[in-house]
Amino acid sequence: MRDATLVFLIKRNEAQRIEDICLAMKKRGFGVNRWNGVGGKVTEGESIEEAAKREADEEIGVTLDKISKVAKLEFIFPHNSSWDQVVHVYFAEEWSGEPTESEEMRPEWFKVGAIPFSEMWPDDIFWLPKTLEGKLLEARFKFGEGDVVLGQEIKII
Ligand code: 8DG
Repeated sequence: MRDATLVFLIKRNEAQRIEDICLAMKKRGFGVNRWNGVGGKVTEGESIEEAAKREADEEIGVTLDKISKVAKLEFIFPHNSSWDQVVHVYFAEEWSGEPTESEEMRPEWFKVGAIPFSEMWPDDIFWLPKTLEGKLLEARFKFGEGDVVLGQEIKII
């Protein structure tokens, strides 16, 4: 299955809990008009981490330092299997540059208690809060037409 990346910039408070998350509004293409992390397809000849860092630079103009993997998500679209992909999700806590709008995405910081799940992919509410609590996940989501979640399996690893 095709590999794609997804990176969320995060900030922790003094107690080391994640307090802020950077989401970006997708302005075109797959997932348009939804808030999401930054990312995209892994292209030939690059590692998954290289792809994650490249997309962060292209989409919001930040250079990521260390990134930490928090989830591996499989998305299955039985009505259009060309959309099936494995999404490798990372948190980034160190970067240079300020998140800046590009032709593809418009970034904005949100408090973790105010994440706009109703304007995100409908599966995100099932797994993103767990990763923000520090859990590492492997999950599988099956989508129907109209991006309805038909089935899900979430494994904490
Ligand atoms: P490109 O940058 O590679 O040219 O293409 P794109 O238009 O950005 O589309 P893509 O490569 O298919 O990237 C889709 C992005 O959306 C990628 O970061 C992975 C992410 N993504 C899914 N499904 C879901 C989902 O259900 N929830 C969330 N939060 N992100 C998802 O593909």
